[in-house]
Amino acid sequence: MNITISGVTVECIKGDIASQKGFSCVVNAANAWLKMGGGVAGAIHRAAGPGLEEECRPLAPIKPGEAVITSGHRLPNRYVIHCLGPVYGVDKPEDKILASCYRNTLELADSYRIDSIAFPAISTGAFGYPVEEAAKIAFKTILEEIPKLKYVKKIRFVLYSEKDLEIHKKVLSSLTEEAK
Ligand code: AR6
Repeated sequence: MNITISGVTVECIKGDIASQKGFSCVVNAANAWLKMGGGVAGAIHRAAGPGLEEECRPLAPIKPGEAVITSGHRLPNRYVIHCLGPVYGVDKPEDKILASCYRNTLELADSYRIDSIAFPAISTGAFGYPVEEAAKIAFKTILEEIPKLKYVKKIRFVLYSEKDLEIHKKVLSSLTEEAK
């Protein structure tokens, strides 16, 4: 699925965040210490190699909602933006924190003149955020940010399961219908 708003394409695909060729930047659903971890953080660090953890060390710890940027090392992407999502039911208010993840990441990407960025569904794995609730916040924030972006032209959501892909497609199309 693929929609274009103010010259920015937003798409949802099923795939692995660590193999997004042709994208300048991928987003890591990080832990506060910017270490390997499981899920997305595991896939990204494994593919990037040990140089990524080394570059991350002086940038840690980060707070929920915060985003920091590094190079992509052995990933097919020039940059990685590491963002710490809220733990559902623990880091409050979780909706505001999750929105700031997407806002801060897009603002940071634009300040680096990044043209294309791929996101995982931040907080919806180990951090327990219900997928549909998280998708609504993610896309609502992205749609609010798009008019402010100068350089980012392609935004991709990379979902790990068919079910998560379907939920994201449904949420994105209902929000863009509402905006018409
Ligand atoms: N590509 C795309 N999506 C993936 C991949 C992948 N390779 N692997 C998992 N997902 P999570 P969080 C999906 O747990 O909830 C880590 O251990 C997954 O199905 O990676 O923000 C860190 O170290 C889920 O929908 O991130 C942190 O401690 C979504 O990506 C903590 O988990 C996010 O799952 C962060 O938890």
